[in-house]
Amino acid sequence: MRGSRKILSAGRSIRCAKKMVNQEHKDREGSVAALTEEENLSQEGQETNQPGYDASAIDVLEGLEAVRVRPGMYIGTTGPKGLHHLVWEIVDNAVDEALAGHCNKILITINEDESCTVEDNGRGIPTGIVEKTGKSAVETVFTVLHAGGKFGGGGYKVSGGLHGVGASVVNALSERLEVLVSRDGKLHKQIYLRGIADGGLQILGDTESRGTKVTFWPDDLIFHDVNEDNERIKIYFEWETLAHRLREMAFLNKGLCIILTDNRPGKGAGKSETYHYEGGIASYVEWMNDTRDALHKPPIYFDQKANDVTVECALQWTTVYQESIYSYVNNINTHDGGTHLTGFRNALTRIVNDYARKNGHLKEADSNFTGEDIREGLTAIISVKVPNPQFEGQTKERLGNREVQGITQSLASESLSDWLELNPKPAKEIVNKIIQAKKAREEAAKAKNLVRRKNELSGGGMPGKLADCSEKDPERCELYLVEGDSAGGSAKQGRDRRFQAILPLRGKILNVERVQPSRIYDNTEVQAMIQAIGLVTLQEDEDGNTKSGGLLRPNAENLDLAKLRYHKVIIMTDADVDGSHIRTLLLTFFFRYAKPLVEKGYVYIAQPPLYKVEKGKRIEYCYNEHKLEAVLAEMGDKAMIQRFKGLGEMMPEQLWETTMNPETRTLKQVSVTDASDADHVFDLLMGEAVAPRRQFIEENAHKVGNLDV
Ligand code: 2B7
Repeated sequence: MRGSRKILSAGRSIRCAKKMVNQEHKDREGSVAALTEEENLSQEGQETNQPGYDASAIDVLEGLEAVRVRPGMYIGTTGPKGLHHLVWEIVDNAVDEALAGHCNKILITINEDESCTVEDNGRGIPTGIVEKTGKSAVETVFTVLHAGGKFGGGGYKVSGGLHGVGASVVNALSERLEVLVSRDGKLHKQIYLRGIADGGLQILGDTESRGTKVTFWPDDLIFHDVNEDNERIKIYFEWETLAHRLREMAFLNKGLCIILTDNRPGKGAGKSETYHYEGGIASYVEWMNDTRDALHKPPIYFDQKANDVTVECALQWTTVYQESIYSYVNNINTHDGGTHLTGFRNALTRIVNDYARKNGHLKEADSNFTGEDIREGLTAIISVKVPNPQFEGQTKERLGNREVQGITQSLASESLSDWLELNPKPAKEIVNKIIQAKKAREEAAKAKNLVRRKNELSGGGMPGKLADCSEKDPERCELYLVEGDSAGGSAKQGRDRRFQAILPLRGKILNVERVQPSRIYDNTEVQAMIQAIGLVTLQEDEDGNTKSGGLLRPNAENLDLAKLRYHKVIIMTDADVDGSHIRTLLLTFFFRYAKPLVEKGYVYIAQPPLYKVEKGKRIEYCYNEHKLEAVLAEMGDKAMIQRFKGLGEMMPEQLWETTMNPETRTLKQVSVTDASDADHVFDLLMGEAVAPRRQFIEENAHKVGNLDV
């Protein structure tokens, strides 16, 4: 089940945590000659700050050899991510040619031998000699680091990736690269081996077409992964990774036709998909909402420009409760938002409130809608094109340019208020939905206050079923969410009460996907979790001060992490269908209402054994069928096997030894790797729409062996 694996790829075991950390470390830095951060910094310092640096050192640094020595500095990793990065660098150049208005088709093909071909129908890279390098423009692009900036002039104002320096990096990291350029009636070709030209730019003959075609063979000396035993393994292009990004690229660049083909025998066997959306991001919003009921069709869409900044937005309200807003700058996803997103949100809040007041939906005595009321059920894409984007924040995924906020806000305000005026019927539907959201928020606040008062009366404020630990430092505390009272009992007896707390959950918990947000506070089990874990949000009051104690809302980013009482929340359910159902419901709750908890890596899944195999004094616990077979093969048929049906069947010491003891247990950490895919799959699996869910399950049933959730 690909989708789910992506969302909650839970495969990280604590036992081999150390190994994994090492592996990731390598992956990040690139392995050929990884420098420490300090060394990197001092190199950089030398280049920019120190007087009297040695020019020849700079030459070496700037040459492609530097890329091969420190690939991590240029493409981030030499693992799977880095390998795919090569494709993005080449594709970005083709997309830039499309953005400049000279190309409308890009073909990406994974070839039989794990090489990759990218082809566009643009003008073709110029073939004439560049004075400064004495080489053809083609050769300059592929062999001179930072050549990109010197090219294209005005045509390449906005760009993602490494701003056109990517081609030479890809070339340096490829064992072989071939470029074909069709231009001025001639077909040209040049070959490079590990970045070095193998002969000049040849003319092969005449042609009537135009465009650029690049095939590269990633260098196995550079790209590899490490398995659990620290052995090098080859990495391969992944269809899903390529398809996801290329589809997104096509949505973000309306009219651009992108075709992905996988010609690897077995793996792809000629599979091909075309991504081409005349509706651009409006099609993207429709695509994301295909499992939801839209309040209006088509999505609201506008595309405007002011001062060199292009602002494109598509938005559509649905009957669901969570908001799904994704923002982009120059085709790059800004996960942490930034000035463009702030501008859009401000416009939305202001314009909808104005409209509601003007049309009598909000009376004088009524308070305004909050931004959250308005965004409930909203799916939106904000895509801006900015000449010199400044990315900020830890992951450089937040747009910093101040001027963009005002531009986005005023363009969005104008377009939104026009749309509301021109479309009174859907506008009314939307406002009605927002009024419901406001009511629900006000009710939930009352419900929460009631609960708080009740708890204050009963003292302590913790749910009665919680067996808490004595340690108070959240970093050291673990909370086990256990299915059923009997397993809860075993866990309470088996635990180390100093740092392990137990919360038994009775029966099925609420499917939060199907209820109004305020209702989650009515459900005893959810309520108990909220209190025990310490799930509250940070909220801004009207004076702009932040205070804690806010309600949980779907997809809210503002969880108050300082109030968390445990940094490990461990789901411990039986290894059967009921258990996995409860686990899915819990994950849905965390994913929707406390996503930062998942993002922080605080949610885990316990791995109880399925079998106990005993022979004489020797006892082995088996966590899967595979291990059972291996153990049986070793111990022979005299061994008399016990299959655990549920956690409740285990003795407290057994539960401790196999599942809870940090020295011996295995925990799977739940992570969100792709929020938008995750959103989609959660909708499918947990939402109302039956037909797409059935289709998804049918399509993915055969992959269930891999199911990590
Ligand atoms: C910044 C550098 C990399 N370049 C051009 C012109 C067209 C062009 C390119 C390209 C990837 C694989 C197929 C400009 C820009 C170099 O200068 S790169 N097309 N396509 C590409 O790399 N596709 C160009 C001005 C006039 N004529 C051509």
